[in-house]
Amino acid sequence: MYFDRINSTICALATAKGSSIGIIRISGSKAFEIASKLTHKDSFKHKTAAFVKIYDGEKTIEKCLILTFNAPFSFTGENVAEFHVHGAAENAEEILKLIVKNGAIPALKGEFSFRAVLNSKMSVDEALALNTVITSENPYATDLSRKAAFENNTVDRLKNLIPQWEYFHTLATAVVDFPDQVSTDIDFEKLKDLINRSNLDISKVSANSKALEKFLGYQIIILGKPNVGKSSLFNILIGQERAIVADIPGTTRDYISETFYAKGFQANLTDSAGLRIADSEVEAKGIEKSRNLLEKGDLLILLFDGSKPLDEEDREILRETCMKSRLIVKNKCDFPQFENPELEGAIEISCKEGRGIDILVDRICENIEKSMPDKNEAVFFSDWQKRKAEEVLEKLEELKLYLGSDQIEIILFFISEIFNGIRDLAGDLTSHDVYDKIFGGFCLGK
Ligand SMILES: Nc1nc2c(ncn2[C@@H]2O[C@H](COP(=O)(O)OP(=O)(O)OP(=O)(O)O)[C@@H](O)[C@H]2O)c(=O)[nH]1
Ligand SMILES: [Mg+2]
Repeated sequence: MYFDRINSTICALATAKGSSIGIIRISGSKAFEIASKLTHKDSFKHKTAAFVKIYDGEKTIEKCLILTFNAPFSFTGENVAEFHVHGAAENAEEILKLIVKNGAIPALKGEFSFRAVLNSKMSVDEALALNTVITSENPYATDLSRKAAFENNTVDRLKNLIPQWEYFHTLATAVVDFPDQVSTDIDFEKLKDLINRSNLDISKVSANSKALEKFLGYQIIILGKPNVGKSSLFNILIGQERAIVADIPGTTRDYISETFYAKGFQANLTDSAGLRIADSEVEAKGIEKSRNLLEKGDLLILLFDGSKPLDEEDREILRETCMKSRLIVKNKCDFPQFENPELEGAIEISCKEGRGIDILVDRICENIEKSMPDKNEAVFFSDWQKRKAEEVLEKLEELKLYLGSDQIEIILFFISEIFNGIRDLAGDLTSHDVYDKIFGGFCLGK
């Protein structure tokens, strides 16, 4: 899809609807010609902004800035003209239509990045990381993707594997194609080492990518019996009166979630219906949902009323969650406290007086921090790469089963699949189809 269009000049609005300035990008051999037609200006200076008028025929439709870059010194490596127009709404859309009328075609998602890769302005993994820089809403993921996009150290580990797989691929192909003429046998010991090393390297990147995914979707669930103060704590932690608080046990019937922010971390925080034997069918459904949440939570905040003795329901909650990451918290410490040996060492808070909340927040952040991926290890930023990595790992295992056998054609098949898979993962894409899959997941205008 992208390859069929490489000779066309593409254009797109690069800023979101609602922005006060709309940036329209044009890239390709006709970029300056189109810009001249629109502005009635003969020439443009490289890397220099100019104040221009845009004409539709003789009618002035815009006064704006144009910024131009000569090939190959632009983002895409082609001639690029950028109009900075008023807004990213109707005005920008009309100018975009005018650009199309004058010879450009609307860009596909990620097509500017695709051309940048094709013209060796950046690698595929840099382009993927850059897309995450653009879309990430999490400070940590932004930092990680910046590093990958601007310091170019993401998949070096995988790139280093390519020459050895290429060697085995060439050798196995020769053995299959010219069985009588090839004297060298495949060194299965050496191949086994390569399989093991590839497995280790890909697994490391895969595990770090999963850790990042988990970190970005970190789930904290507040659980406890009715009336212990779950919704009060939830409201304090998110900094707004979102959940209803009342002195009636069973007030929260369904769970609610909001984003929790603290010390540069963020997580999804959920207030749940109190766990107990339900009085009604509606409450029973809420309680069932709370139990399901318990499984999904990366961190559970188990809340107890510190002024009351523990009962069987409290003990049941403690038992049920003993294998999970959890913080045991005693609320209502403004009341005289009951000595519950099972709650020894619990964090003591009072939602009413705001006591102990800072300590609890510190402990929550410590837990989120523990789940952080390794900043010095590569990550796969696209789902396509993550799936591909799993496929290659499976093929490595399958190839192992044939080592030492005389089934050379099957061995060649797996070597070839693994070789291409690792090249794709390392950004040395092996087919046009792969380009389409990768860049199709990008933003429009990038
Ligand atoms: N004294 C005191 N009362 C509190 C404290 N925290 C919450 N409460 C009160 O306890 C009652 C129950 O609070 P909620 O936050 O609604 O409790 P909950 O656990 O969400 O209750 P359900 O939704 O019924 O499961 C309300 O009257 C709160 O004002 C506290 O630290 N001290
Ligand atoms: Mg509640």
